Amino acid sequence: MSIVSNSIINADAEARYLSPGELDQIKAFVSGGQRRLRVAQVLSESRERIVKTAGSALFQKRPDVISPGGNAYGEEMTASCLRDMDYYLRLVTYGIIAGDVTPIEEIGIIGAKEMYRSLGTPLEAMAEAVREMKNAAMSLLTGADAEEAGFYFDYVVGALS
Ligand SMILES: CCC1=C(C)/C(=C/C2=NC(=C\c3[nH]c(/C=C4\NC(=O)[C@H](C)[C@H]4CC)c(C)c3CCC(=O)O)/C(CCC(=O)O)=C2C)NC1=O
Repeated sequence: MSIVSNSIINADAEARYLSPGELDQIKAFVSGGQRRLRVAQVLSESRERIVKTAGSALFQKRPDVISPGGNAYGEEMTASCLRDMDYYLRLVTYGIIAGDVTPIEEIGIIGAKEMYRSLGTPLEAMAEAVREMKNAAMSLLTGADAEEAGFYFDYVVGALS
C-alpha cells in the first residue's frame, strides 16, 4: 500500500532488517511528505471547483454524453457522472498521500473498464473527464507540486484508456 508497509512486509518475509536501499526509498518518501500532504490538501479543498470546471469542459468537448441517448443525459445521470469525477479526484489524493498508485488501482481501476462498458459509459469520455480535472488542478499548483499531482491524474487517464 505504501512504501513503508511494503518494505516491512518484504523484509519480515525474509526475517531481516530493512536494507540500505529500502531505507533510502523510505527516506525519500518521508522527506517528500510535507509536499505531498500540501498537494492533497489543495486538491481536497478545491474539489468542487475542480469537478465543476472539468465537467463544463468535458460537456463542451463531448456534448453527446449529455444529449438525448447519451450516457450522462438527464439531471440524475449527469449527477452520477460528476460524482464519478469526484470519486477519481478523491482517489488521486489517496495516491498522492500514499506516494503510490496502489490505492487508486485497488479502489477505482480494477474492474472499472468492464463496469463502464456494461453501463454503456464511453471510456474515452471518462478518461477525458480525468484529463480535464488534471487541467483544472494544474491551474492551482506549480512546479514539483504540479508534477506530483500530474503523475496520478495521468495514471488514471492511462488506466481508463
Ligand atoms: C470509488 C470507486 C467507484 C467508482 C469509480 C464507481 C463508478 C460507478 N459509476 C456508475 C454509474 C455512472 N457513471 C456515469 C459517468 C459518466 N457517464 C458519461 O457519459 C461520462 C463520460 C461519465 C462522467 C464523466 C454515469 C452517467 C453513471 C450512471 C449510469 C446509469 O445509471 O446508467 C456506477 C453504477 C452504480 C451507480 O450509479 O452508482 C458505478 C459503480 N463507483 C465506485 O464506488
